[in-house]
Order: sequence, then C-alpha cells, then structure tokens
Amino acid sequence: AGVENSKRADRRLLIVANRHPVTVKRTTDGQYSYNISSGGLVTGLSGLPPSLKDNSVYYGWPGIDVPPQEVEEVEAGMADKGGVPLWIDGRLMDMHYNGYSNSIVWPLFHYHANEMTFEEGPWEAYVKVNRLFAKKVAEDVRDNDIVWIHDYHLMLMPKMLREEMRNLNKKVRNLKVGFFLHIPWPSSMEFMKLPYREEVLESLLNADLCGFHTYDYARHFLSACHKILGLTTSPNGVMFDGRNVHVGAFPIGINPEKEVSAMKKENVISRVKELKEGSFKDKTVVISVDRLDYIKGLPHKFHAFDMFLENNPDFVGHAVLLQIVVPSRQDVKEYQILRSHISELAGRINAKYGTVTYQPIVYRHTSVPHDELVAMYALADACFVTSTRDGMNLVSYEYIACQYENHGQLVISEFAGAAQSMKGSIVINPWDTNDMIAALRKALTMSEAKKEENWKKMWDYVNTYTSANWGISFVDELTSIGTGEMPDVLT
Ligand code: GDG
Repeated sequence: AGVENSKRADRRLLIVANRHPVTVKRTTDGQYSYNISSGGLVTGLSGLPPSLKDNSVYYGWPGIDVPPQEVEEVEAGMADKGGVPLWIDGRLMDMHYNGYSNSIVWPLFHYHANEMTFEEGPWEAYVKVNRLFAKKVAEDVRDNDIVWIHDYHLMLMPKMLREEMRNLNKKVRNLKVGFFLHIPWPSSMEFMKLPYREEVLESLLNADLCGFHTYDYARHFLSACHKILGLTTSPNGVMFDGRNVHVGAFPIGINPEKEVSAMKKENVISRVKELKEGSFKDKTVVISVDRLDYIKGLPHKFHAFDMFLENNPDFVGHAVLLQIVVPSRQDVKEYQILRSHISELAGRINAKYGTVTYQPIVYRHTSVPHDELVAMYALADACFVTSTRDGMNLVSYEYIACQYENHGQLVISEFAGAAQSMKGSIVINPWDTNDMIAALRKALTMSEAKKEENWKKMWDYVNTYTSANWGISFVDELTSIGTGEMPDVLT
C-alpha cells in the first residue's frame, strides 16, 4: 500500500501503550526530564514514518507519580513530544505491571508456565488499569480516529473502550480499533492455562484487527478462539458477535537508516577504532544485547560459549563474548534470581579460561547509549541470539544494519520470531549445546564471500520490512476494513 493511503490521510492515530515512550524523571534539582524509553516496543514505534507520526497522539503511563500542582508542567513537557500521560497511581501501576502482566501473561506467553506466580490482587489491578486507559481514550476519541492498542498489558482495553464509549453515550463515526501483540501468542494448549482466558479473548475480539509478528502466532490465536470460545475462524479472521474480526501477521522491523547514519558519525567511527585497537585488539568478538530476562536464554548461551571454548582451543585467548544485559523488571523475584545466576556463570567461565590479558566473557549489566551500542554492533564478528522464546527480536536486525561493511553473521534461535524471516542466518536450537557450538564455529570461520552473500539476504530483509513498513501495513489494513462489516457509528 502506498504511503499516502487516502483512507488513512487526515485521520488521527491514537497510539496506546502501557508505558509512554517518553519516561519522565525528576532530577535532583526538582526539574523534570523527558527521555525516550528503551526496549523493543519503543524501537518499533519510534521508526514509524512521518505520514503516521505527524498525526498521532501517544497515550501511556509516564513512569512517575507527579504532585497535582506540577501536573500541568509535565503535561506541557510531554505534549511537545505528542504525548498524553495517564495519571495512574504508581502503586496500582506497579501491581498491574509486575502482577498479572509480568508474573502471569509474560511467562505463560513465552512458554514458561512454571515461572508464573500468583499473588492477591493482580487481576483486579490489571482490570483497573485497563479500565482507566479505556476511560481516558473513550473521552478523547472523535470521528474517523484510529486507535492502536499495544501489547499484553492492555488486552482488556478493546472491550472496555467500547463499554466506556457507551457509558458516555458517545457516538463516533468510522472509528477503527486495532490491537498489536509484541510478544508471542502461544499454542492454544499453552494459552488455555491462562487465568481469565475467556475475558482476555473476548476483549481482544472487540478490536477490528488483531495483529501479531508471525503467522504462527496469528494461527495460535485463531485456534484459541475456536477451542476456548467455540468460534468459527478463517485463516485471517474470526466471527464474533456477528462481525468478522480481522487477524493477521505484521512483522515489526527497525529503522535501518537510524543505525546506518549513527555508524557514519565521527564519534562512532573513532569509538570502533578505539575498541578494536584497545580492549578487543586481535579478538574475535561475538556480541549479544538482551534485556535481563529469562526468555533470552542467557544461561544457555553462557554454557554454550563455555563448551565452544572447550571444544575449540584455537579460539581460547581470542574469542570474546561481549554481553550487554540491560536491567529490566528488577522488582520481580525471578529476574533477581536470574541476575545473580548469570553473574556467577560469567565469573566461573572467566576464571576457567581467563588470563591477566584475556577475559572470554565481557559482561556488562547496564543500558548503554545508542551510539555506543552501534559501535559495539559494528565491531563484532557475529551476533548470538539464544532466546528460548522471543516475539521477534530487534537486536538481530540492528546488528545486520550495523554490519554494512564487515558482513558479520547472525546466529539466532529458531524460537525468536526473527529467525523465520532472516534467511541467511545460522539458526540454532538454544537447548542443544552442540548445535550452538557448531554454529559459532561456522559463523566465525566462514569465507568472506559466503559471509557477504548471507549478510546481503538479511540486509535486504531488514531494509524492506522496516518499522515504517510495519506501521503502514497495520494501519492500512485497519483502515481498509469495510464499514459494511461494522456498524458505521460505534457507541
Ligand atoms: C519486545 C519483544 C519484540 C536494548 N538495550 C539498549 C537498547 N536496547 C534496544 C535495542 C532494541 C530494543 O531495545 C530491544 O528489542 P528486542 O526486540 O530485541 O527485545 P524486547 O525489548 O524484549 O522487545 C521482542 C519487540 O518487543 C518489538 O515488538 O521484537 O520480541 O520481547 O531496539 O537496541 N537501546 C539502547 N541502549 C541499551 O542499552 N540505546
């Protein structure tokens, strides 16, 4: 579809996500600072093209409780960035985020049912927060708006939005409501374990379009609708309440321009040189960048790297795993346990092979500025993604974009959505150590010609299926859904 789709032109796009892409912080001198948050969702949204961004409004929680007398100041600060903050009590947000969202849905949807934890009140908090989001958006929507709800924190919102509009007796012509899930939708047998599964499914079916990263996830969703609610489904839709809810795959991407232009910056070029001539002189570098999360398969990766060195003594003293671990969800117990586990593993492996001048695992538990990240992507000979499940994985795309000159190889878990699209990558099973050892060796010893051939295929993909393409195709599909299938006036 063309960028200037007439059905989309002049329509407002209301983008709703749990955390606002702008995180507000109070500095020590009492001023407010407005920083772009990091993470896959933000990367995807920040790459939307001007044709979508220019007419969009972002709704989300800004990550802070602000005293009433300062609300106006913060709202003005955020409005500059196209944002509408939702003022929800921090404790309630905490229960919503760390409770049903991240202690139940997140583990289950990533096939970690054993990691689910149940405490008093998380569902109630989830319901309350979804209701507050729905109320706010219901107040604001007007004719021809497109509401795009994001991710697993807001799965009750599609239904509540319609309820709240009804409560306000609000009639809006030609409204479209879309939902996109950034994480996997698990197989229906797995999904059936979800407490309140009917409520979640029925709510999502109040959207006009439900989008997923891959066809597999979309298929799993359709099959849950059939098995749990007994609904009739087709490959791209499900009949609910007398209308056809559209369901489809919309693979997210990155903005490759952003990475390529960062690589051309003077400070990035000199940083790559500095690292190559300094800490990583004569080293073969394997890079990994992950949020600290049990879905990223960090112990599997560290173990594989240990065994890789044991089986390939020619790499001992040369191969370095440069692992950036971005702090995440530090209030959830499972994440704290994981943090100490991987620090211990890295320490043990470093003690096993390390010397005064060589450390096989350079492990940093910190977030790093984008330019520094790009420099590290650029200098690495391979990128190693070992997620046991991952909706898509944008790190793999960013790495390919930053290998414009060197054509480093991507070793990626078949359980990351990105593996399905990255033809030319070396696909591994993160549960099979020998498979990973062989893949690393292959990646690091490949001929230059083969490396270039593989990289080119991946680059073509990354450059075609960009975040702009993702946003445009989702919104175009949503706006092209015939009004005949839906009542023209929604209440
Ligand atoms: C979820 C799904 C899906 C990371 N550390 C730093 C930093 N990042 C940026 C990366 C990348 C993004 O965060 C991470 O995206 P991923 O897609 O790899 O992973 P999740 O955060 O788990 O994202 C995932 C995604 O949503 C989108 O739908 O692909 O499967 O789990 O862009 O660069 N950026 C900076 N410093 C860091 O330290 N500047």
